[in-house]
Amino acid sequence: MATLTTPEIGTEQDAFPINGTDYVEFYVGNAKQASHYYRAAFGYSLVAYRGPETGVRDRASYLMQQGKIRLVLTTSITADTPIAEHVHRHGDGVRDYALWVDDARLAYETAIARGAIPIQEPQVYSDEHGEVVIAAIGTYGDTIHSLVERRNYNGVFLPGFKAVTPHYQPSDVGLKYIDHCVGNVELGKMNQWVGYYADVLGFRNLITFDDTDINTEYSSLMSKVMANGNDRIKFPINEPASGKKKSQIEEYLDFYGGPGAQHLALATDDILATVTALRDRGVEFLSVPTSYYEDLQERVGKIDEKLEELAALGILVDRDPDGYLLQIFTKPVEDRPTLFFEIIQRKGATSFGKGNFRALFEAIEREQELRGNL
Ligand code: TYF
Ligand code: FE
Repeated sequence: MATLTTPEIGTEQDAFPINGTDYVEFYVGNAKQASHYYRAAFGYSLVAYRGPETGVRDRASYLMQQGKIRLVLTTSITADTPIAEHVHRHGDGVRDYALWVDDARLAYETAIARGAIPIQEPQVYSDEHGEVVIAAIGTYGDTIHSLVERRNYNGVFLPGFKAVTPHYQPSDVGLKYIDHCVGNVELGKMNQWVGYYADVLGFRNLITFDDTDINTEYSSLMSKVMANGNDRIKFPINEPASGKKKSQIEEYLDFYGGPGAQHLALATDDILATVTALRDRGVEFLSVPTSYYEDLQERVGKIDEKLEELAALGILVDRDPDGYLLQIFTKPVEDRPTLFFEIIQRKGATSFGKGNFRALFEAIEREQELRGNL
């Protein structure tokens, strides 16, 4: 039996040690084609595969990698599976934000004792490269967190996956790691999920945005950013707030069929090069009016980048007491107005771009209007 370790007052002991993000698994309608898209458009490498050819009968999974980012694209290859049901309800989306831990059994027992939603008891998977232990707990909607222990494993990814070297492999675009992953939850449920991350996983509230911070003509929302003990994992949680018309968060909830992951922010250390490459490969970004750049210099002060180059690409800038950040947002990457990506470069800043909320949300609302969902 594992024992619960309660941190002593005044010590730095982590209430729930997590090394970092392990992988993010998407359930998709056609993983073969999605793997092509994430290579061609986003510069991921296809590095491993698991499916019928490797002895798995019900699904096919593609491991995509760029920098430290690992995305797993999984599809059902038969009807009436939980994967097919997930895709039917939600469209393509994030099923599992997997957390890398040293001891999955202890992590699971600790989480369950603290009120976690049980999804999967610890299970051992092994092959000639060793063994991995994986358990899983639930979070908002149909999203889960696998707890992955890989200290006794030296294979390419997980048992069952076979390394592949595809003929088609475009170069990367400079994406390095996942900076944060945002979840959208229903009206009135934000604090419940904030409490879940605090109580179960020992996360703390880094920043709160209320509806006075984020309130454009229509799109009001509230957001609390939760972070784990070593700050490698940041999960902002959004809920809609009542505005004049339908909030972007409500639009997401309607089309995703409930709560889920809204955006993954991917870090680069050269946003000009990364966004140039992504645009050249057909990735579509939200755009702000040119007036955004007129008072930018005054708002953010001196920055290393040339304003004209940022303006030409539509990159946004914000400053906080620690430095500044550059960010830009893609349009949704499915036909449903659900998941999108943020590209972010931090130059000291530890915040989330509050100074850009108005311009960003007005850009989102223009898209919402085109879709007839405002
Ligand atoms: O993660 C964030 O907080 C920023 C801003 O619907 C943001 O990227 C917040 C809500 C939203 C889109 C972007
Ligand atoms: Fe973000």
